[in-house]
Amino acid sequence: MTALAIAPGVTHWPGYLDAAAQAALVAELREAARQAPFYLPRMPKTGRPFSVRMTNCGALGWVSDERGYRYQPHHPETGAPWPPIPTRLLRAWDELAGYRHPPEACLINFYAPTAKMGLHQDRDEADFDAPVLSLSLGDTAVFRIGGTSRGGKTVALKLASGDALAFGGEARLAYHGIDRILAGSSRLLPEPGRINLTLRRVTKPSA
Ligand code: MD3
Ligand code: FE
Repeated sequence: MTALAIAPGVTHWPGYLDAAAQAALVAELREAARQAPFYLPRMPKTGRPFSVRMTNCGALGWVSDERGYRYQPHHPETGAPWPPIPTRLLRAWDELAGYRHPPEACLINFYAPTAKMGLHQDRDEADFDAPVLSLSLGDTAVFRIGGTSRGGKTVALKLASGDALAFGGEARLAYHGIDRILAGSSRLLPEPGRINLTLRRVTKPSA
């Protein structure tokens, strides 16, 4: 397996999941989305909708609405607990994250071809010692990553279906976002677009 060192703390594994594993994972995510439907998150205060639709699996899920960003154990619309994290994602964490404790949250982002995500930091977790592990499915995305201050230099990286990307150490608080989706670049999904999964620790492990 080829691991590319993109920047300190950033590792890219192109094609980490083969075509069969990607298809199996899509089927598992379809089942998860049946239990926890994708919903349209909104920006804190303004209530402006995101262009990305989201759901989660795991003990905790990341949600955003007028009241703020937070992790919670229930779906914001159905009130049901999030479905479990598929085993093959737990295996990816064990293989790639280099962190002893299992992930508590898996955010599932769906990007229609026109969706994007502005530059931001992920800092709603209590444990920044743990890395964030991302897996991409479907159409390729142009991902952008900078340093830990807004307005610094950034670099772009294409994330294709099956790619894994880990952010740890000094990259854990790096600004990052999705510039655009290259619609039609993959035939994995039945519709154009991209799914991104992020596996995270939320709480500090107790010893
Ligand atoms: C770098 N998602 O959900 S994944 C997010 O493709 C998010 O959906 C993007 O940013 C997506 O918060 C990017 C790659 C990623 C995820 C978490 C990071 C990069 C990161 C946390 C710290 C630094
Ligand atoms: Fe992020």
